[in-house]
Amino acid sequence: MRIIKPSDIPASEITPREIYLNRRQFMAGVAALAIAPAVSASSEPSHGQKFMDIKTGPYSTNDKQTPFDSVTTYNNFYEFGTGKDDPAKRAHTLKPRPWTVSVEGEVKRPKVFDIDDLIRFAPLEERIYRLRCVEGWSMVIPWVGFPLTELIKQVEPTGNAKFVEFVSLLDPKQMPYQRSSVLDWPYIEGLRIDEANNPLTLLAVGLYGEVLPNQNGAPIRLITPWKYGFKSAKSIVKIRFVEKPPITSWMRAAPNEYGFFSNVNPEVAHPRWSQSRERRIGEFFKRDTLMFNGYAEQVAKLYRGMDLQKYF
Ligand SMILES: Nc1nc2c(c(=O)[nH]1)N[C@H]1C(S)=C(S)[C@@H](COP(=O)(O)O)O[C@H]1N2
Ligand SMILES: [Mo]
Repeated sequence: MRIIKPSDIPASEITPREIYLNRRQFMAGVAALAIAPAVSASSEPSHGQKFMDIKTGPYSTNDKQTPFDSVTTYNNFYEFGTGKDDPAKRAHTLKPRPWTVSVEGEVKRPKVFDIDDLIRFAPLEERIYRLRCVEGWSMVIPWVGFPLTELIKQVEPTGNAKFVEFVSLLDPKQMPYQRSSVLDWPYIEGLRIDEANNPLTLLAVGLYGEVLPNQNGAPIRLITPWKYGFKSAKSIVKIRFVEKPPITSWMRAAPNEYGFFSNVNPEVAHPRWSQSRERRIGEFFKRDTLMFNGYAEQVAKLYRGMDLQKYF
């Protein structure tokens, strides 16, 4: 059981009334959180509520963490535009409460979870993972979440559940750039069932100890650190167990450029650029990209015997 720790400054003193009221509603539903005092009127990235009692999870990297300000202002979230600063500027229209996630398809116990039940679903862990975007930049982010496999266990997949599809929110009122056709909406991603069950795979609800900022995929998103960033779908409303590989949004957009697996692999170039090096955000010199983004020890076994040039 996590405990509410009163913050030093009442939220009512520092936030507009509307936000304060939303927070009160939020507090009513989530005993796990304390109000963070740091929403400022300036243009600095705002902070969210802090989680209490996060345990230290496994698999964290010792690489230097990318500053909070970069993690929350340099984003890909095409539902809000294609510019890196669009999500931070525009994602305030996303309403992460109330929110449900429907877990369905080839499972014995389908269930619609309220987000606040999901947050309490399993002990929350902090895991510091590398994230490598297909565009050639990377970050190191301390996520807060729990292993997807915990949720999978509870819904009991049938023998036909070979793949898992992740569906992001579809609502052009909240996500205005869904009125453009830059991608096929809603945003869809997929994993093979063994990838979904791998202990590295996380459902994240926060970062830097705080509730996920909207631009990072509030209120819940996938994290698959050995794959290119786009596999880690944001603002998920549906997790569907299926027999056939899902057709993901990026495969639909450009099947020759974005394969189903999209494992980080310095030896397989994107058709328009090399993937052998990357720029860590905040650093000047590029560094070598590692096989499976440095997570080979955990995931190489999933692909033994597969031709990774073909199954890219
Ligand atoms: N729904 C949705 N999820 C998404 C994206 C998106 O455009 N829409 N972009 C992806 C890409 S390309 C990357 S690199 C990561 C970026 O996550 P971050 O902004 O939290 O670093 O989110 C991924 N998840
Ligand atoms: Mo990306």
